Parts: sequence; C-alpha cells; structure tokens
Amino acid sequence: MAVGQVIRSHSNIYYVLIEGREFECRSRGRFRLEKQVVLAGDLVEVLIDGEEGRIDKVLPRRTVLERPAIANVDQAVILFTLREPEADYPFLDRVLIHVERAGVAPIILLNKIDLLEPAMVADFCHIYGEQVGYSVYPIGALDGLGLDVVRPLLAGKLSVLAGHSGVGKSRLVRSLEPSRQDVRVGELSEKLGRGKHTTRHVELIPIASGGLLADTPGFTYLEFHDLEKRDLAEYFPEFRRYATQCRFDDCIHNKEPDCAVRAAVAAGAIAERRYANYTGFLKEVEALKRW
Ligand SMILES: Nc1nc2c(ncn2[C@@H]2O[C@H](COP(=O)(O)OP(=O)(O)O)[C@@H](O)[C@H]2O)c(=O)[nH]1
Ligand SMILES: [Mg+2]
Ligand SMILES: [Zn+2]
Repeated sequence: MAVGQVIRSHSNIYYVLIEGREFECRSRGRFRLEKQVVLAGDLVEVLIDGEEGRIDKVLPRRTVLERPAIANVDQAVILFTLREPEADYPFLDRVLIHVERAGVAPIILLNKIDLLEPAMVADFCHIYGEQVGYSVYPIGALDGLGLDVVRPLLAGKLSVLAGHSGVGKSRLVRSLEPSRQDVRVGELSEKLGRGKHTTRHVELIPIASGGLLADTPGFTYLEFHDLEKRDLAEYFPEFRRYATQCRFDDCIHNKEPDCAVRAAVAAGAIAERRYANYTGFLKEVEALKRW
C-alpha cells in the first residue's frame, strides 16, 4: 500500500502522484456506492499493480476549497496586475477573504512589473505588504523576473493560482515549468462554460523545483455566505490594531462615532480603497441576510 496525491482525474480514472511517478488509478467500487468524492489534491492510499492502481482510501483532508474544488491546498498564489488588465481591487480583496475563510494562506504576486513604473510597484507593496501584512512579491512571469524568489515559496506545497483572466497565471506555470508548453497562454478559457454543464478541469502541475500548482478557473462569483457583519473586519488585518481603540467594543467601523479605524483611514494609515471595499462588502453581507 502506497500513499500518493491525486493530481487530476478523467471519467473515473484518477492520476495519482506517488514519489514523483504518475499512476493511473480507479477508485474502489464501494466509493461510488457511498458517493465518496475523490478530489484533486486528495491524499489517497493506493494498491499498486504495475503502472496502475486502486484507490482504497481517501485520507482526511486538511483543507477543502470549493470552486475550484481542490483538497489539501496549502496556499493561494494570487496574481494581480495594475495594467493589462487594469487593477481590480474589489476582486483582490474578495479573493483574500475567500481564501482566508477556507484556511488557506495567501501570497500575492504583483505580475507584469515590466509594464509598471517602480513607484507603482512600491505603492502596491506598501499597502498590501506593510500595511495589510501579506507576503507580496513583484514578478514578471513573461521574462522570468523575480521567479527565483517565488520557487522556494512553492516547494513542497500545493498552491492554487487565483486571479482574473489575463493576469498571467498560465504564463507563470510555463515559466516555472518549461516542460509544460501545452498550458495555453492568452486564452480566455475561463470565460467558457459558465452556467453550462462543463466540468471544470482541475489539474495539479508538478514543478521540477518542487511543489504542485493548480492553474484552474474559479474564484469567480464569490459571495459572503455564512458571514456575520461583525466578523468581516477580521479579514482586514490592518484594522486590528486600531479597532481596539474604537469607542464601542462592537464597532463595525461603519457609522459609529469615535471609530478609530475610520480615523486611521482619514490619517492615511489604512488605504482608502481597502476601507471602501470593506464597507461595500458590509452592504453585501447585509443584503444576503435579508434572504
Ligand atoms: N508584459 C507582460 N505580459 C505578460 C506577463 N505575464 C503574462 N503576460 C501576458 O498576459 C497574457 C495573459 O497571460 P495568461 O498566462 O494567459 O493569463 P491567465 O488568463 O491568467 O492564465 C499573455 O499574453 C501573456 O503573455 C508579464 O510579466 N509581462
Ligand atoms: Mg490561463
Ligand atoms: Zn470602529
């Protein structure tokens, strides 16, 4: 019996990576009866027979991400651009909340720095790195800029790529793993199939320098289900140190008097755009509650 990780599946065949080798596996018949789902990223016990195998057991999942459906994701690598395509800060802040709620650690890669003035890069790193406290790395996936810093962050981990269509996710995969020129760049494949019964194809790509990468459509239409208004601020880490100084203990930093978070926004210690997204999300949470 060996333990491996499911890296993709195709009509009841699961491709399982065991010590760097790929095995074609079927799941035990009983799984289908029990409606047990095997996800990409699942750690599984496999009975090997030559090049093939049978999945006997799915090991407990550390994390489960829905949309895209992947188990045991260690981190989300969020690609963001300021040009081509233009910055979409509400989307970035939304994805950050989504991955944090799934218990997945985010890393932000500011891509296409070849198109940016250094001051724009510095400004972005200042807000999301220093003020908010995330790990932010400026890169250029096309020319391989900054990728030597990124490689060690991926080694030994299952990372899911997130970001709008066109930000360079597929280009990054190809730059990190040149053997995968079959990964299509510059295609709007992510726009296809919404609302239809097309299965979203999930594939985990092994990177020679270590780690698995999922370049998978998803992270769209993220809503704040099961989130309380008072809990939203938890996902804005830069609010924390000010929130303790608000006049009211249950301040949600919206319209309350003597709110230290709003004062910090006015003083420039919290980015206005982050705060604007926060209040926008508050309204969404409220609207969902009315249902
Ligand atoms: N200038 C520039 N273009 C890039 C960079 N990275 C990716 N691109 C281009 O951006 C376009 C979209 O890239 P792609 O990887 O398909 O984006 P995806 O939709 O996120 O997978 C392609 O034309 C890429 O060549 C970069 O660092 N600089
Ligand atoms: Mg792509
Ligand atoms: Zn407050």
